Amino acid sequence: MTTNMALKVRMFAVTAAKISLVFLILPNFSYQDVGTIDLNGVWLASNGGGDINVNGTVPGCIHTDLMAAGQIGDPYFRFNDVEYRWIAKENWSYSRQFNVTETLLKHKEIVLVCEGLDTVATVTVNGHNVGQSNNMFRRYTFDIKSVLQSGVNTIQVTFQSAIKYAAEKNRSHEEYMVPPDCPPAVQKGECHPNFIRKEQCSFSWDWGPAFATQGIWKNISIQAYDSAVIRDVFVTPTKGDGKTTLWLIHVTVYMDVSKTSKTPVTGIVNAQLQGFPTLFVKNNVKLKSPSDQLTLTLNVSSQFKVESWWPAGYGKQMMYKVGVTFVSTDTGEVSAKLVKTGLRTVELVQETIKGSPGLSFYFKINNVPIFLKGSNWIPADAFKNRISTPYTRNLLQSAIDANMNTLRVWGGGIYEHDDVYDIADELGIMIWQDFMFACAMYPVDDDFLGNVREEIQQQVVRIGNHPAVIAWSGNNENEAALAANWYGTDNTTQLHTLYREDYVNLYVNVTMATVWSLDKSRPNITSSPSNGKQTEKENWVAKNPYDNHYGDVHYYNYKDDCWDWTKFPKTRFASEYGFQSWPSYNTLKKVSTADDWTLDSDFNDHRQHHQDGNTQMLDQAKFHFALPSGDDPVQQYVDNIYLSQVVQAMCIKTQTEFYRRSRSEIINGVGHTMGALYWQLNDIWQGPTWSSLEYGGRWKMLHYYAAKFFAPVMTVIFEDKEQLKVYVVSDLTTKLSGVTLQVQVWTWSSFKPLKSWTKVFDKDGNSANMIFNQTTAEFLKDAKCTKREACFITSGLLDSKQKPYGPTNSYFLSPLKTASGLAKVNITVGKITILPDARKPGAANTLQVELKTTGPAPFVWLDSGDVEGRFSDNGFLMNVDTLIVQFYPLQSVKAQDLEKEVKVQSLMDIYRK
Ligand code: BMA
Repeated sequence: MTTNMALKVRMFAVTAAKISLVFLILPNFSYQDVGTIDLNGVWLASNGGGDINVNGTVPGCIHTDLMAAGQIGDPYFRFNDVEYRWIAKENWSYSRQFNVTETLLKHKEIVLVCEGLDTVATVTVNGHNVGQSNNMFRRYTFDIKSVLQSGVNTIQVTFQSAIKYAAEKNRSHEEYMVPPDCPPAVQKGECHPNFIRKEQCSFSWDWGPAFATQGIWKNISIQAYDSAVIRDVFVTPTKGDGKTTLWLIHVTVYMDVSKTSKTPVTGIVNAQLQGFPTLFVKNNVKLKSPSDQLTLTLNVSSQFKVESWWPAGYGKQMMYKVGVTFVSTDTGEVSAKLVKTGLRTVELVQETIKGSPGLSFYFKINNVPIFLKGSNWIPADAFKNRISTPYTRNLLQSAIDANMNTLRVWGGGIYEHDDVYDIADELGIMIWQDFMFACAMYPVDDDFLGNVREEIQQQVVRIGNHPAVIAWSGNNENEAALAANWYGTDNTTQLHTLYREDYVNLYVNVTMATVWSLDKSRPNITSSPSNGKQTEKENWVAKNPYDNHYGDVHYYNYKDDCWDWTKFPKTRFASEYGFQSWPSYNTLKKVSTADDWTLDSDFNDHRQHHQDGNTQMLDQAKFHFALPSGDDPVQQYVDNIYLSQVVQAMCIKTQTEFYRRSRSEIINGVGHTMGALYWQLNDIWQGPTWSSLEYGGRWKMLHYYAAKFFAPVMTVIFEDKEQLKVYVVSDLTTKLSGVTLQVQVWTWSSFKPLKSWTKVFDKDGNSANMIFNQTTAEFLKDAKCTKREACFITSGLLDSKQKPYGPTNSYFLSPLKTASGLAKVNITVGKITILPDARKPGAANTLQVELKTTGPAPFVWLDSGDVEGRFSDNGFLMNVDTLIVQFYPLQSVKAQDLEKEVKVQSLMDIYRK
């Protein structure tokens, strides 16, 4: 054996051993067999003047650093969002020292990897400028080899105020204005977020504060290598021919290659589906450019027993791991990454529908048409480092517990943390992913476009690995803004042409083109709302992007009575609709003082960021309810909170039920609704907003209602002129057989129904059908209901063994302010016991609460006070004298502790005099 050969054999043996070792010790996500220095941890954060110096946590941000150092209080407390505005106007810098060894310095390449800098920053190492950033959504990799020294080194990241940078960028954009200039005054926000690639809502939104914070918000590290490292792995499975090949798993490996090497870097790249030792591809490769990419395909033939990934409610959320290694031939250096993937197909069906002009707009997953049920996700905190994994999990578990299967990650926030997508994969929550552009025009110069191109490329590769992500969407409402001239873009033909061109450039030529070049496995929509294919036909800005015959629709109407379903647009897909409510007193009191707890307090005004929002909530309430009465102003405030939640729950219930029952029919040319995502799931802080989950995760009444109006099988009662109708909606893929629909008439003064109507029926899955249709007047007459005001109706299903199946629904025949016989009742909490064996995901233990009422009561509300957790049902109509509900606390709780905190009330209790 020649020395050369011996060397090769030895290297091969080392390499093989390394590969198997890599996968043995591989932690869940990634492993780099190269020198790394983790720079996360404690830095020094200083302001521009140098008079404030505090510990700076990385990853983190300046606001939470100042708070931890005791320099400021809770930024969410009372008016602090405005008080602390100076923080975002300063230029902060973060610095620290770190040690470098001689061994590390010997590597040919040494880079600083900044996973996320927020936002405009200059980075120096040992006083040398090594790079700049101006996009919080990008990872930056800076070459620092030449400036490092053995022993102690210093790194400094100097940020520029995002607010000042945006203002400056706007000022220097002299050719034409890029609107809007500033948010409405009620938002108490900052101007020109569209000039900076930063979380748009960090300059304020109509549900959130302006905290344009600064900091190193993601991991930062140093990486040293000699030949090449795997920077990213992008995995997209597509369906095979179904006979010999089940799936083709396309693996793109993005490599950073040593620039110092004069000849191409050679090596072996290997991709493997974990758990299937014989399912791998191995190639000899030559890497030429400093950022080269390799494509490999894993052919999953029918001999491999793989399972598909399904959305919640349709099957298992099976996940696989693809391991990729690169081994350099010259140095034996190994770089490896492990990426999770799920096998599923997604299709956005836009085809003609009989009896309806336009096109359908619905998703098929693994060839099954699915009605998308859910809501819109916004950033969970203004300070991202405060969002823990358990917190994220609780929000997403709450979505699942409310029978949602989809969330839209809205375009004014951030490309979410990996946690969100990981947990969505695991729970089966489909994600409609917006790109981060919202409610604005954008400055489309070459720098901006280049910056965006890089951002899109990185985010598609990161987020696109998740089977949960089923669609890319270019922006929030910018097509609509242009079409309807929200920002004065239509004042002259010349201007209008210009803005349209900019729009197409940004979202079609850059965003969409970048996405298509990377990912052909999912649908790509230019805007939400849009008319889908029709938008494209109209050169990307449709005359009316809200057309009910195409695409998705956003719809807000605070003027009309929300119990009147005829006011709602019968869209193909409702991707936003909503009504506000106040969060619970319990949540609000954490950031306020006793002076604030009245409707007319400055605080109550201050936290409302939507023009006339508080009045709109009360006006909507007045359609059906008398406003709370009483002498104690704080109690009155608390009662108004409760009422606002009742109103919000009823509004969204009515609208969502309308969408769900419209899935199988075309009436007057519209229908086939296949999606209902209300606005909005979660909150960024404690204030009146459209959310169903409060900041902290507490469920508003709406969230309990969502669990019912999104149930897989449910009934809907409504009146269509003189007719009373009940639809049965089923999202099941199987047929319902031998099921009974029960429709009952009740009075407000008895626990016994006046009449029970039943019908046994069979029904196909994935459809909505009318099972009951009678003239209201006749049905009530039959029931001996003397007048509408005295009665209400319930509907529900019984299975073939006559057991209740799915939720019970109810329908009020009059506004409750005019209901006759509706009286104050006495509702009491009886025994509370611990259920030892009952466990719910996310709950520490389960308690059982017994309730008793002296008469029928609408909107029965249980409040667990300071005990965090949720009930199995809440906000319900109680028309039995005794009822049992479960309580699922976040932290384990004793029966006595819950007993002390729990309160119960119903609608009539808010009328105190
Ligand atoms: C929609 C959203 C958000 C906004 C919400 C409520 O248009 O896209 O911009 O917060 O309405 O107004």
